[in-house]
Amino acid sequence: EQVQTASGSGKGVFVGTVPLTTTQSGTSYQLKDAGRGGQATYNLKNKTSGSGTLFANSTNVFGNGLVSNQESAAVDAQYGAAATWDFYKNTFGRNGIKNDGVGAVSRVHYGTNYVNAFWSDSCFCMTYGDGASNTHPLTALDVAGHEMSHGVTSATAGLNYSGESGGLNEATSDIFGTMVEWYANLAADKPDYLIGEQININGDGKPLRYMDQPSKDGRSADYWSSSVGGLDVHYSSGVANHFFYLLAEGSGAKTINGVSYNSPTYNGSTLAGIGRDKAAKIWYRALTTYFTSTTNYAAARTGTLKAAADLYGATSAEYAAVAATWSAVNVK
Ligand code: ASN
Ligand code: ZN
Ligand code: CA
Repeated sequence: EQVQTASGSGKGVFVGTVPLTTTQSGTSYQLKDAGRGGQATYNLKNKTSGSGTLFANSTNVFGNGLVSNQESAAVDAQYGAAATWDFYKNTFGRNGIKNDGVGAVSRVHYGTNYVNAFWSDSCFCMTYGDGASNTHPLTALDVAGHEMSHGVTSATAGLNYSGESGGLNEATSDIFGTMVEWYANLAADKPDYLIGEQININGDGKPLRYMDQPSKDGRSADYWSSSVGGLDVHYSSGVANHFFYLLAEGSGAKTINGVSYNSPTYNGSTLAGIGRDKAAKIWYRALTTYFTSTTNYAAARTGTLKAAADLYGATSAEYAAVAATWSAVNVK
């Protein structure tokens, strides 16, 4: 039977109603996107292994926004993979996670009451649990962008997932997960500098992490100190998340898309910010050109300064901003 690309749509739990590029095979429409390296989404049906079943139906309309419909979380996942693909392609010219044109697989409905999501290099796949009571899927867009960016880090700098390099690895995922959210700019998920604000992972309605002032989560570091490398990587990431927010938006108080931020500096300096697009370009060039498996915060300062010099010149305002911003998070 004939197999061809089709234009479908869906309603996710978090992304709202979105277009989806699907694959028509006879009378069946599959959540498989040939234009983006064959990225596809599979149903694990509460199992914790195997590749699952490719989502397919006869209507080419997937999900209804309710978690009770198994397709809804799949729409989030498939859309998140597409948005992440498009972000890297259109922002940096990166053709997939490994820059080889191959799309990532997504798997949803992993296990039972599983409150996490993870990227795996070995299956080149993205996996999402259904959260507490199996009714709070982890399929938000910034989570998708975060997890798939672990694949990009693994394929480039290879930052070791412990100590300061581990914090930089985690921050890279928060930075690009956030940039994916800004890239998609969904009405149902207004972009912000918060991580996991939609998934209510702690049951208190609060985000998982805050880039403007990471210590708001009660654990993350706002500033570098010699003890930062001893923290869990999801807390030592705070220094780089804070750096990125300050570089993009500047210090002090501001409201963006209805969210209030207030970003402090270690040395009392006032920063203006160079905008998130320039900040992201600098981070990406540093990640893919200068960072290695053992890069620590001091080396991240050096690497991002080299990246800024490459992109904007060593006498540029952007270069000066990178230096001043690292100093503002106590990285000298
Ligand atoms: N969600 C976690 C993370 O991306 C899962 C993990 O593999 N550590 O950091
Ligand atoms: Zn992570
Ligand atoms: Ca967010």
